[in-house]
Amino acid sequence: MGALLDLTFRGNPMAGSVNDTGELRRSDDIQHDPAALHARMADDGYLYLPGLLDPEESLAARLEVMKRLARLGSVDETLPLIEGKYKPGGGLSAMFDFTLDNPALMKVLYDGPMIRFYERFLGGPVTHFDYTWFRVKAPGTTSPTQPHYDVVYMGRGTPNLYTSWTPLGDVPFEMGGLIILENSHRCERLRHTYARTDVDRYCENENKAGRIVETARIQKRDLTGEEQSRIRWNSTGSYASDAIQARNEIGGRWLTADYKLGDVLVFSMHTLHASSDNRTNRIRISSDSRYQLASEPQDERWIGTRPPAHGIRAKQGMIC
Ligand SMILES: O=C(O)CCC(=O)C(=O)O
Repeated sequence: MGALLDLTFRGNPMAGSVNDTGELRRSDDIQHDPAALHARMADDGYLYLPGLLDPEESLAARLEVMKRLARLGSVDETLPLIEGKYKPGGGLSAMFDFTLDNPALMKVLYDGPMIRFYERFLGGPVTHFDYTWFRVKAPGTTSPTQPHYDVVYMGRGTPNLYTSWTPLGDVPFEMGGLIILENSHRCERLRHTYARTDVDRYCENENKAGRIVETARIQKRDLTGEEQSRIRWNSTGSYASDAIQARNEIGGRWLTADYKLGDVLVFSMHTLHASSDNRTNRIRISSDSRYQLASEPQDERWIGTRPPAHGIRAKQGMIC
């Protein structure tokens, strides 16, 4: 309990008392019972599945990422790489790079126990986004993940879409793993406002935005930083920049776990989540991947060998 009370977000304490933070409810005991899983998802907005994945396969994926980080000079090579002790001064690279040509990671995320779980849960053949998000969190208090719903980044396909957050190593409380805001999936105000936004929409009729985007499209290039700053985007994606402020507004506790390699945390598109600070001397690595029934429509931003992601091909104008 002590460690839970010590969580911080950008250096500020997240818990003044035991009522502010808590532990995720485990669902490994009901993982073979689809009806119970759906009832739990409706109740909690998430399913915490300790030990779902194969430990050897997860370890192989961790080692592959640590080797890549070592090549970038970010891991202390005087210790076994698998420990992931941070070496300051190295590069951390773009997160997508860690997923490319990485069969060990693909096996963990898109084969075996993960896929079998989703087939049971969703009740049919499943598919996943081709794009895989990868997070490398160095020690420090500058870049915890800001609170957000995933739907604002990937809401153009089926609403029956789920995220797996997969720690690729043990992530104790003080390493800043994923945190979920209790009951945030039931917050009607958020569902009717923030949840209806889409980070890649812009106001066509403002600041010559339509012309800027059209020019970039014709020239088949992405928007420059200067162009981006001249456009009013419909949303920046995060609900708030500060997890403590978000909780004060919405209520509920921030929930998390003493995550172990092989665990998976599944959550809905309308579950507010963030991360706390990494206050260890090791690098936190994790991925987040998305799953749905193969028969349902997919958000085109995340499909294909070179997915549009948030680039020019994903932008949609609207009259504001
Ligand atoms: O790992 C993190 O810090 C953030 C992950 C995330 O935002 C997600 O799983 O959607």
